[in-house]
Amino acid sequence: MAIDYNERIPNNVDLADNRRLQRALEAWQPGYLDWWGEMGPSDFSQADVYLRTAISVETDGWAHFGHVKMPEYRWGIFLAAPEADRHIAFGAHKGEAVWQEVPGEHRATLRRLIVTQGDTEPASVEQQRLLGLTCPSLYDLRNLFQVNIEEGRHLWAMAYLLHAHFGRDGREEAEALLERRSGDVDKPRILGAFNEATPDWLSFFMFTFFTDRDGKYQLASLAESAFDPLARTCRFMLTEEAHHMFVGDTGIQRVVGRTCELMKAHDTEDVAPHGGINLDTVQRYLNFHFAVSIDLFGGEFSTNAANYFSAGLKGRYREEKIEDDHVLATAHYSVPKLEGGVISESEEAALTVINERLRDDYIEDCEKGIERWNRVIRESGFDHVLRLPHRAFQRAIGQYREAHFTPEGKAIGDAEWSARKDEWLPSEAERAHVISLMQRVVEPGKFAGWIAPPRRGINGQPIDFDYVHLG
Ligand code: BYC
Ligand code: FE
Ligand code: FE
Repeated sequence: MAIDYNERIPNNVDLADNRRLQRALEAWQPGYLDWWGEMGPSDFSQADVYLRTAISVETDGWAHFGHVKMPEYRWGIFLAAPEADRHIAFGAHKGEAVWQEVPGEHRATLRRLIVTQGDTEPASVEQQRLLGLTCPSLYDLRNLFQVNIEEGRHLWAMAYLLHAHFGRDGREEAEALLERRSGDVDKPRILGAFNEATPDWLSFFMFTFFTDRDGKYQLASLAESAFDPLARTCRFMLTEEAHHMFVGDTGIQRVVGRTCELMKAHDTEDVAPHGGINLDTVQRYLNFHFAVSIDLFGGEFSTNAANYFSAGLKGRYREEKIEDDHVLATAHYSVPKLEGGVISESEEAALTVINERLRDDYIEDCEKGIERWNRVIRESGFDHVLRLPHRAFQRAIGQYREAHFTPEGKAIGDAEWSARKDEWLPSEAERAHVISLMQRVVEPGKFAGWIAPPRRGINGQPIDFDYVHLG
């Protein structure tokens, strides 16, 4: 289905046929634009940015590329095409037809899941608000804005579901999504990672690699939902998500690549005096962002997650590819369990450890990215290896949160933690060094000294393309 761009809110949900809903969303739109003006990318409202805009939900040719001013971007509402005769794939309602409306008994829970998902989207835009001022290139500036714009669209996606399916409290929740602020003490965003600062581009790349990847796994679980409009919404969001993770993955690859060049040129591992980012620093940022991001999967043992699954609200990653009964009344799953300060594998009721299973899938995916970064190091002739820390390291949610663990997963006391934490997490001084490198570079084809150019440009354009006209 093609999307009608003459409408105020581009959509493929026949909004024009539902005047009440259309009016409600048109009433939400000015608040959204005010939020974007206040909390969206600072200083770039007049810049023409080479952005992709969704124009259909077909797998090929869903995006149009062209220069546009961000406040004029056409944020729209797109659901993946309905799957004919779709049935619930898991839980107590397995085999029944999926729901087009929210069942009364699941209303509060579904609303909460949608609000939690929706809350992360504007939060990340807020966290990244100032990064444009210190961009390492026009290419990177454009990628930052692409990510921001699409997170804005993801907020639209959740606001649509709230308006369309949750009546008055849905409208109130959609308003509240525009009122909370990342890091605000009085009205913070809901989940921990979305109240952390993203003060520099190394953090941004780590965030898009690790935290947007949580998005991939959470969206994939919600894409299995028995509530079909949510499933279809998340399916289309996943199409966009791939680029966000690409930005982080290749961003860190390029940082590591440049660091290795400097290591060779100056015959030292300490490239900080030469304007680079040491591999040890990359490791500490990685440790921080991994820990904060795996907290987003919730507790290891979670009755919430068991209930979401049994009710059919949230499935496992690629639920339909898993070979089991998809009900899990008697199934087991092995997870690390902390008992008496010792972590050991334990067979648990599969239903209660749904969150941990998803975290396993996520960690496996992260490992592949780290391996790509390590390949860059190896091919440069160095034997340094970047590693994911143990999942117990520096956690704020779940069974590990009360104690301290090394990146290898060894339990340690407070004294050792305080004495050694700067080995494992970026210190204030290290963060200050990284921030000091963040000098703005905006000549087409030029890149800051701490990062290598990408291999290719966006959408077949050359690397020195004028991705952003600063106007
Ligand atoms: N921070 O039973 P548990 C993305 C709370 S990212 C603060 O283990 P559950 C994106 C929890 O609410 C994807 N609180 O939790 C990325 C519960 O509270 P109550 C976002 C937390 O429900 C980059 C209590 O602790 N999407 O899209 O199984 C850029 C017990 O926890 C946290 C979603 O998250 C935390 N980290 O799991 C832009 C999907 N973790 O009931 C976008 C929707 C737990 O005691 N959300 N708590 O008051 C969910 O599925 C679930 O809410 C969670 C939590 C998986 C997050
Ligand atoms: Fe998103
Ligand atoms: Fe994203």
